[in-house]
Amino acid sequence: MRASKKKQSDSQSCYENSIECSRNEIHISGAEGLYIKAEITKAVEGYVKRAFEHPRGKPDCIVLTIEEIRQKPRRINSLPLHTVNSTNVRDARSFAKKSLQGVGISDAAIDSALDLVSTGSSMRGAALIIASSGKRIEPNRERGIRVSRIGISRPADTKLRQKLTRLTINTDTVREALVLASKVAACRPVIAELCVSDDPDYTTGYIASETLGYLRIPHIKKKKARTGGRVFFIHTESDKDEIIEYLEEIPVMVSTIAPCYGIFPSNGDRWPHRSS
Ligand code: PML
Ligand code: MG
Repeated sequence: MRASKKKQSDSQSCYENSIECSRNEIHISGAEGLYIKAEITKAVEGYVKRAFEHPRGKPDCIVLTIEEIRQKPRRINSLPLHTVNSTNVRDARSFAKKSLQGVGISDAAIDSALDLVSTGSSMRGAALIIASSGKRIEPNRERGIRVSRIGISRPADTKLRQKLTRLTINTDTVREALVLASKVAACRPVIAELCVSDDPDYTTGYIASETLGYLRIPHIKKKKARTGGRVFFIHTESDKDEIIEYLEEIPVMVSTIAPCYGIFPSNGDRWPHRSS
């Protein structure tokens, strides 16, 4: 589902007969999943409801695409989840920076990513940045990379909801972000991801990687800011087309749930790591 609204108020509504929203649009909301046929009607209802109730505003265009997937989804584990105790933007960003440096991302790449998620209108998809140089290489900057064909199996979803409920963070936003980040992290040439929500009321972001897991970072942006976005840091020698094909086309289903931990200090000794 993609929901958007036109920049001009005089533009025509496109609830009907339109397969593409206008290019002159503000992105409101996007979400997707992998479902068996019997689940589709309910899922569609949920997506439409979410599009209309989104804090970024009321959409005038909602595009729903239902596509049969013939390829068997690759099954992956979710990343282990942690939440940092950052209480302001400075601490949150300094934690993000430290952690990204810790997995080998250059300062140039980190700074360029932090700039990107803090300025201008939010990108529709994610940016691809070379980890060593900070060079941005996705083919279409306005569109970005859309991570697609991601889902979670019923048993894994039930388990994840239970674990997140115990931590009082069982929301669509957290579950879907974790599923997406798990697909991205399972792509070998991607070293890490930085995400800052573009929702004005949502100030928690995350960094994620195979080694760090999924690290939620509260207060990574100021409340009411409409900026945000995702950045994938990749190895210099990676094949860009292969990465994009995996992220956009290859169906991946989270089918095993890793531990979900509580809050840990952003400046403490306990460093969340898969092997710890
Ligand atoms: C989004 O707006 O969809 C991104 C949310 C990122 C953080 C989710 C979380 O709280 O773990
Ligand atoms: Mg959003």
